[in-house]
Amino acid sequence: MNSETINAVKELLSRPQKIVIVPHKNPDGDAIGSALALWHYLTGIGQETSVIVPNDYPKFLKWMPGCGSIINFERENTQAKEKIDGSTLIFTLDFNHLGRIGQMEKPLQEKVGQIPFVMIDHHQAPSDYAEVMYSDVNMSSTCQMVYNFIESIDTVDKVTPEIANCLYTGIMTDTGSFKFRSTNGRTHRIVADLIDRGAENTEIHHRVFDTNTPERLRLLGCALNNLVILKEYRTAYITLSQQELDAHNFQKGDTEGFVNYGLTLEDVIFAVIFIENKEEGIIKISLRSIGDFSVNEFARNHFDGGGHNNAAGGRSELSLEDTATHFESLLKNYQAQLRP
Ligand SMILES: [Mn+2]
Repeated sequence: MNSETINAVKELLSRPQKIVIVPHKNPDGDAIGSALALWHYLTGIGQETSVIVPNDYPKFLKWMPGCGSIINFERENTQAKEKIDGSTLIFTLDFNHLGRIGQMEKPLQEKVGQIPFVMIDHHQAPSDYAEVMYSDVNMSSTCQMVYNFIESIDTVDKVTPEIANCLYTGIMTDTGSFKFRSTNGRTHRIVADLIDRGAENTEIHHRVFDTNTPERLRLLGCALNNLVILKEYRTAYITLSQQELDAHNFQKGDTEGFVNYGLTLEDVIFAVIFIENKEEGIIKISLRSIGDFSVNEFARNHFDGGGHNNAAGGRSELSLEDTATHFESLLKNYQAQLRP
């Protein structure tokens, strides 16, 4: 954080505020971890603070300290709207465009220009709704940034075991358990400090990763069975139809991480999963890569999405089959980067 940002935040927190913290829609470990860590910190320094999520988050995160106080905009709409209406300061975490918060976009947009927004985020191309922006694409996770935030405006001694557990979870999930390229020495030093301050690392891994239901494990089997490997483009993709999801009693979060299996194939550098969502009438797409091939650019150019260089999301309004066919036809435009 630069000194201008630090001073701006310190000034905002120098008086009592009514704070709302908002992570992105379909919040993941980094979104929930950073929101709750910041909530613990701000509550701890005496600020009236609420976390409002646009919609529900996966069950494997529902042990996180403080998650009982999260307000779900979809389910507790009146309460959430009241909190937003009465807020004097809004933190947006792990996203940088108000289009990423679904139905919450409208009420938040109405606050832009009325009250200050603070953005803490590591995605590309931030939009300009926040007067205080702590935006850095080189960061492994928003959780790493919240650690920096507490260190910069206060002291790391304010990192309680609750905060340490939240931040560890987000760094772990956003770095693929400390293996993505955004992981560096600083990430590991922070993680080491979080363990010293009470992050239960073994327990966290267990709670996040060892929570399969038999249905989810069989759905993974189905997904792997559908895997298409395009050796000539070092690409692999998976499709899952609504019918297949239904047959395995699909629960939110069940397909989390499936896309990464493609990348475990030797010589595959680009992996995608297409998941049919009949209710929304779209195909949800997750894209991953190893190395320089930018899935962010690919998703932005072709699938109305975006994200990071090595991890992005997108959508398609074609059928599942047509989406896959269209995807395959696009690859020839990227032969220079994808050919072995
Ligand atoms: Mn993140």
